Amino acid sequence: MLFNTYEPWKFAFSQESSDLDQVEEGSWGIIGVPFDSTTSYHSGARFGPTVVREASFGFEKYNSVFDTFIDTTFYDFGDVNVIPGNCKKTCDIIEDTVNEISEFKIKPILIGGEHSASIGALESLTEQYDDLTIVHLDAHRDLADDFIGEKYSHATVMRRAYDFGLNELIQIGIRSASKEEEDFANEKENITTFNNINVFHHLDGIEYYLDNIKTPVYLSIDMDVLDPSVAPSVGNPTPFGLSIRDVEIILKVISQKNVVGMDVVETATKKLGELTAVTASKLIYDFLSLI
Ligand SMILES: [Mn+2]
Repeated sequence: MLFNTYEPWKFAFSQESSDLDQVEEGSWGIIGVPFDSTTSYHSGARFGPTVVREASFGFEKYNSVFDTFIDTTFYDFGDVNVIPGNCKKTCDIIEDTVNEISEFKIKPILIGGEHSASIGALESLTEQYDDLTIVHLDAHRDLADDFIGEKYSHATVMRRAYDFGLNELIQIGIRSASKEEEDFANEKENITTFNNINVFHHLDGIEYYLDNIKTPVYLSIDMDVLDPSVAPSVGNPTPFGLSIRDVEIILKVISQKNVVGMDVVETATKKLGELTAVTASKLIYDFLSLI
């Protein structure tokens, strides 16, 4: 072999072939969603899938933090064909894509892209599992019924998911919400909130709560759950956020549950090697090392 090559358009350590006829049932599939058309502040999440994948080549096969190897079988199916400017149609395409890989018993890992990417995945998975629990790490509740008149938006993600029907929505790291969103969350018995202060002071209790989840889980990580000092390149940076340590501790607990899908969204940078992209990539790498 004359050349040492690597494929930065595929997540490091993913299987060489992603031919659906030959995939291993029960494994994982990465799907990029290069879409940011409803972004209201800092744009650029459309570049997230590229920069997050590229950053994955900085990690070792051996994960020394957890003394484990990234040896689970997973594929990188590339990016979905998004429709710039049309969030609903893009969500439908994502739903179809998740339906398709689900037929082969592949569980999705979405790389965003703005948070609306989760809507399509959750429409598919709430259809497949009638007792899905969503663990949602975010500075924001994303529970608005519409955002400036739009039902499909990065700001309405968890409201759409709630409407699809779910067992429980657990929101962690929350530190920004409208009064309407706050009231909606408080009046629903199956919405549980651990805000940023709860994480700072009672992380042990949150670990215990998460460890008691008995149903299938979808994990959604909006990178803005982290403090902007460690993850500045997101759509809506929100100060007084979580540390990477906080998120890693939560990730470790969730990885031992029956996770049926996950996403890491809102990485908005064009810059290779940028901190937010590297951290987003590390969270996916750690998750795949832990399961
Ligand atoms: Mn957010």
